[in-house]
Amino acid sequence: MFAYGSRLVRHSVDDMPELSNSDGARSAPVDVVLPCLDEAAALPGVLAALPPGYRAIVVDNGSRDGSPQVATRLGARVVHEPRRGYGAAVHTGLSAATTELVCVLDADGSFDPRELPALIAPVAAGRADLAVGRRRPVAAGVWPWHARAGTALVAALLRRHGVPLHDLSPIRAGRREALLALGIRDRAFGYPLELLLRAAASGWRIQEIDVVYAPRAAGTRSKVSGSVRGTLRATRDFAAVLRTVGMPR
Ligand SMILES: Nc1nc2c(ncn2[C@@H]2O[C@H](COP(=O)(O)OP(=O)(O)OP(=O)(O)O)[C@@H](O)[C@H]2O)c(=O)[nH]1
Ligand SMILES: [Mg+2]
Repeated sequence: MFAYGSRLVRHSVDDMPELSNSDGARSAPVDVVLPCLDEAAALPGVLAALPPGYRAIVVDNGSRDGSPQVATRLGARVVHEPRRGYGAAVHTGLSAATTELVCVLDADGSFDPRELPALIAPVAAGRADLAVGRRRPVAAGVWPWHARAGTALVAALLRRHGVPLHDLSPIRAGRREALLALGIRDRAFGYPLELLLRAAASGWRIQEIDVVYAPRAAGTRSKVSGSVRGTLRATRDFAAVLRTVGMPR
């Protein structure tokens, strides 16, 4: 779980949206899509850390640990996506969102929602079409070597094709309608890569911002990067996206 007050990267006041009120809240709300599969133990911390004006949409993906009940009790909007898969959950969340600007982040407590305004800022100011996080692990073991190596490899490929990124948009902010209009088809773990490929092909200005990457919340279970099997599944999804969408020229 992200530690309160332990940010590695500090963002200057200039990075904050011009649209902020004196209390730091954006005047226009931002819907925050939280794909969620069995994250009941993480949700209280994640939801409590949302800045003012940032409204949670918890997309329950068939949890069996009471995640939707926890989210509802804490005042979050809950939508259900019975079809398993990270991409399916994110797509359903974006479709359910109503705000012009939106964020997407994991519901497992590995990201700090208080960093969302720094991602929204360049999009709100018109300096970027998409703002994405670059994970900076806070401790050894947070990001297993096999998952990290796979990400580094694909990111290096992206850079060779002119997309200047070091991570695969694990947390992001953008314009809702534009994101949906990209027509992303992957509904599993290829979704973030397909998003980047389509955004780059459409000439989007993508800004990458350092974000803290903390251990997932205690009491939740790793589903992807925590096992070699999970990484292999993600690799299979990446490969399928590369085959069907291809690298930008
Ligand atoms: N694995 C998985 N995650 C889902 C699914 N639907 C929603 N999610 C959520 O998507 C987010 C990312 O999944 P994680 O399992 O945290 O994936 P990861 O961060 O790459 O890897 P670990 O945290 O190490 O498991 C979490 O908030 C999950 O709860 C699904 O079908 N499978
Ligand atoms: Mg995670």
